[in-house]
Amino acid sequence: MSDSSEHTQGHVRPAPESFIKPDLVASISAHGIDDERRGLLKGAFASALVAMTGKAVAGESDPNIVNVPEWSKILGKSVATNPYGLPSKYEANIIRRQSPGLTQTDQASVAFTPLQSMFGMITPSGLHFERHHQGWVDIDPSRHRFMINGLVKTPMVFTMEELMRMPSVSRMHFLECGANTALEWGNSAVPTVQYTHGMLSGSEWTGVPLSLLLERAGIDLAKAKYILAEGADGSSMTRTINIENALDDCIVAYGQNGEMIRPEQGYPLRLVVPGVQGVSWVKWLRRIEVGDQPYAAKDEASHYVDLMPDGMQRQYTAIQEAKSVITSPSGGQKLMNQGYYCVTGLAWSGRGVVKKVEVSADGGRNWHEARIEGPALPKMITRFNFDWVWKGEEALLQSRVTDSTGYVQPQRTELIAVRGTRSIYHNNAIQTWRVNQSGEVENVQLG
Ligand SMILES: Nc1nc2c(c(=O)[nH]1)N[C@H]1C(S)=C(S)[C@@H](COP(=O)(O)O)O[C@H]1N2
Ligand SMILES: [Mo]
Repeated sequence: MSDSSEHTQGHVRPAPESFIKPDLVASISAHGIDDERRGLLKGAFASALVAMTGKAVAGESDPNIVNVPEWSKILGKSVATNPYGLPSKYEANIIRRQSPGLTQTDQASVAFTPLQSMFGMITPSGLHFERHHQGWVDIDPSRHRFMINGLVKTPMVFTMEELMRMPSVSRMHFLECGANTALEWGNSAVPTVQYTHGMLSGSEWTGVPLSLLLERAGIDLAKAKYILAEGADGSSMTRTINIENALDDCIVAYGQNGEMIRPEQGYPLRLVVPGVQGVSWVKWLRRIEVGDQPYAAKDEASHYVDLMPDGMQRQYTAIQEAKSVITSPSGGQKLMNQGYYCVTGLAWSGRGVVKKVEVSADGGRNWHEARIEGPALPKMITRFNFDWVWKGEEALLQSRVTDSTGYVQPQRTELIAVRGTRSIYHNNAIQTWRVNQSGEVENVQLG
């Protein structure tokens, strides 16, 4: 019975001191660039700047023939010492973290992705955030079955083997919980980007297009308006999905980043619903029913609704609107020196492609276009980078995305003007990190 709604208590709680653990505090160092005139730099200047970092050869730890470290003089470890490769032991702090006190039980809870330490656009599977309503289950794939019933000619049941013999697709998509950034509705509740935005991950998903399976079962296209997706865990997770989404780009997926989906992510089968909030990505998928009206399941009729300022609830708000966040420098980090920094972050849109990302260092007064790094794929997180020189002043770092529909990510005050502050879900406001004169970076909210 531990089907708790997301963060019902969390979003109004102030940040306890215990959030700030030393292992969360990453330091960034840079070497000084004293040319005042450089100011905020465009991409073309980046190579000139990079030439200014590092030090001239002279130090005791410089690689040279007298200074040979112990690892250069030994026989290394055997192949397959780790039959399944693991990160370096020096990376032991880069882990998923639970927000202390956020939920009453660890089974109906969240572990957040350490976005502050991620590169590029793929989240390593072991760092994909976790959100379970009733704990995760370790399903024997040989005993798992997937059924399609409802408004179809032939109700069908598939084994994993049967599904994996069918034509497959591989697509990169972000998965964001609708409650991501929920804690920011009321106040700047948590100190790091891991907790403000870490219910976000990006993966390559492999599986059978749902449209193909529905066609195979003989979907009644004249009557079908919705599907219901159901999970095999104890949470009775069921969600209504529009037939347009179901027939468009949904995937009945068994693969994640080149291997079978991890148990925490729904092994052996999960629904991928690109652009739509995480709760609809039903894990441990066991059944899809085709229907002609919304099912009003518990996780959509009373939970996952948006309480509006007039006291009405918005239901079935599925799409994750365009959003972005600077992941470094970000809350809890410290700039060790003045000078050049590569400001980096992520942008995404449930409606399409990231078209433009802008960065401000003065709380939104002046905006500068960031570089989009790598391919900008539909409904996938996109990396952006921005060259910035910090001269020791107080700065208010923000990022703002524009997506392929022309939609521009709102400032927090603009979002609240429409939505009020009583929501839990769908907070896509611009995030502000304040860099203090000491170099410390903090989560703040502007007027
Ligand atoms: N069967 C089942 N599916 C589920 C859930 C669940 O508890 N049970 N949680 C949902 C929610 S609220 C989210 S945000 C995503 C989280 O997916 P992840 O744990 O792979 O990050 O799965 C969704 N699918
Ligand atoms: Mo979620």
